[in-house]
Amino acid sequence: SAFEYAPAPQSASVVDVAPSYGLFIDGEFRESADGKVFKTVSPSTEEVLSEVAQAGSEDVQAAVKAARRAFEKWSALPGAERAKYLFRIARIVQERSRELAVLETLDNGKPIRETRDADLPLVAAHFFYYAGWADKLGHAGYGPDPKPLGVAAQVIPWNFPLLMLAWKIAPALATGNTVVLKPAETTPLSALFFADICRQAGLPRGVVNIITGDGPVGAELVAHEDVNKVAFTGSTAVGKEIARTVAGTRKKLTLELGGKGANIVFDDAPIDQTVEGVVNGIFFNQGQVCCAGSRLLVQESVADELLESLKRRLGTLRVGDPLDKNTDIGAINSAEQLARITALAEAGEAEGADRWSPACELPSSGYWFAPTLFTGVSQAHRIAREEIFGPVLSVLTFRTPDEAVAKANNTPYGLSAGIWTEKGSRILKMASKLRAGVVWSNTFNKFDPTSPFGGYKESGFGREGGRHGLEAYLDV
Ligand code: TXE
Repeated sequence: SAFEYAPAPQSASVVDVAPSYGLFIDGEFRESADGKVFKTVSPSTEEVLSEVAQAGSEDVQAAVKAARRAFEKWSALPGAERAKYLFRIARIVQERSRELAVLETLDNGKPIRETRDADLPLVAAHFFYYAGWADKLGHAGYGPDPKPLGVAAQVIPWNFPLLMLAWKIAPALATGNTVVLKPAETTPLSALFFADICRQAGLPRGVVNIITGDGPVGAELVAHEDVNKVAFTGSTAVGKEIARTVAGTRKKLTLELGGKGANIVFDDAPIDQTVEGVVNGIFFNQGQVCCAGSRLLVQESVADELLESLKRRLGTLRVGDPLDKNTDIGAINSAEQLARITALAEAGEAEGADRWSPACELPSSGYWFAPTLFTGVSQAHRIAREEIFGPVLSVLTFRTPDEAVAKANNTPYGLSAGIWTEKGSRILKMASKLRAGVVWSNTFNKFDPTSPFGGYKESGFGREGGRHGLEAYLDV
């Protein structure tokens, strides 16, 4: 089927990273107007991978202008024609998935097993899925002829660089919008390779523009007066700043921000399967996941048994070279992120929680953090309240389902939750009481382009994915 993962034929050098990359504006790669560049490094070795153009004001202007110019023709194309481009992009992503997986692992530090088996197949799946909507928008439930918004400014984070790009660009193009996207400054490369894919697919000039650079460039982009839609994924602090910028304009806004997800384990849950789910919930992508199950709420009667199994399992996790196919835990994305994780873990100890990590040797260069478990955690501790965004699990206990719900909801965030129990009625009751945009049961971190994803409370608003994801890019 079209969704099948189809690895490209093996080549000697899986990915050729050039010494420098330009901005992608109006269908061409170019230097920034003032010639500024920044370096992107491999988090697992600290080696410089490439020099990338640092966009400035003039470049933001040029990119938005190119997107505006392209909008007229792109939005006037029949949906079936736009679909052809999206299908083509999806197929090229599949054909080049091995190259892109290695590239993403180099620039982000996450294990190749994850980029190969999760990120890349999901990227292709998003383009296939939204390609399918492009000629059916009149049947999406938003009236017979919903209209695109115009130019979309999209700012994305570093934890799933190419996947967050796909979540943003696929629905925007399917609905007839044009795009200026800014990837995070620590992971610019896969977005630039994606720009190359747009060229390969023959996408008309200006429909997709990629500008690389730091936070201030993102701020300028979202503030640009000729932008009609802003989509942001990142920290809650920056999300609020963007909301203030957009307030008082007619721009539409969606925000996908932080989280403090609870994984709730009842005493009837099968232990082995649950341990796997808990491990996946917090150690997938080194815990740098907005919907991570970073709080484990375990029923008191099984807490000891579960923790014992969990510790045994953590002892088997392989930490190290992310390009090694056997690696479970790769590098933390940046020195800054490592410092944040370290500081919060230290706060956990200072506030009296018990810290535990399996014996594991960390590489001498690069940014590394051992899988970490905190027990004796109270709801008032910072590690129970703040997003750590690292491989750190805070364990709390509960006695009754109501107590579990109360503790799970006791956070300013509301992005994800997990329930582990064999009782179906309990799952349904709990799910309706949990204030979280996604509730998984007997699984965790399952993603699918057909399902809407997004948060309650300080986790943001608006939905990405599924039919709901179209609404964010349409005047309905
Ligand atoms: O995020 P930022 P950072 C959380 C996580 C992490 C913390 C900080 O807790 O520890 O945020 O990470 C761009 N106007 N999440 O500092 O700064 C920036 O260039 C416009 C959760 O990396 O929010 C990058 O492209 N744009 C999250 C993007 O915003 C601005 C994923 C994200 O960076 C900007 C990432 C500004 N003023 C971090 N300032 C999730 N929801 O998954 C920065 N940017």
